[in-house]
Amino acid sequence: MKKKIYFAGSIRGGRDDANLYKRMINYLKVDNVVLTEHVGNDNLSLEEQCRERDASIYNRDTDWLRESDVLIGECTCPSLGVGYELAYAERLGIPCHIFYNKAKTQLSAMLTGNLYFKLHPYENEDEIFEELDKILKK
Ligand code: 6K6
Repeated sequence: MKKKIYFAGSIRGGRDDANLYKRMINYLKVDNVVLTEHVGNDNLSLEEQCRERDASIYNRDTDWLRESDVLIGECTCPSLGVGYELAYAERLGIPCHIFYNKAKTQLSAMLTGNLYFKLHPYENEDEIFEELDKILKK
């Protein structure tokens, strides 16, 4: 049975890791449904804030969160939106897996100190895909 995955990655927090998000999403998509594929889109335009447009993004994303089976977050690049999504998913009891490159970031204690979150620090990209296989029981 395909899982519905909410992939969370930085957008306005910075797009340095957008290509990594895309590789993770493409891997996850082989056997699952990724609800937030746009997070890995290289051409995502960093539009100016517009309250109405942002409200529709918020409503759509929180609808997707409510229907997801699992959240996979790549948190090397700090993002307020991803932090918010993690807290929202925790409140709903959705399993949350956080990936981060331990040489590149010091993850917030609000994530590392919360035993609800399953942490996946990595050094090399290959490790990410091995962990994803374990999470999704390939
Ligand atoms: C692109 C640039 C500015 O606005 C956009 C269109 N935005 C978004 N579309 C869909 N999801 C979004 C958008 N902006 C943020 N999100 C959600 O928040 C995604 O699910 C990401 O996981 C997370 C990123 O938050 P920020 O704070 O880094 O933007």
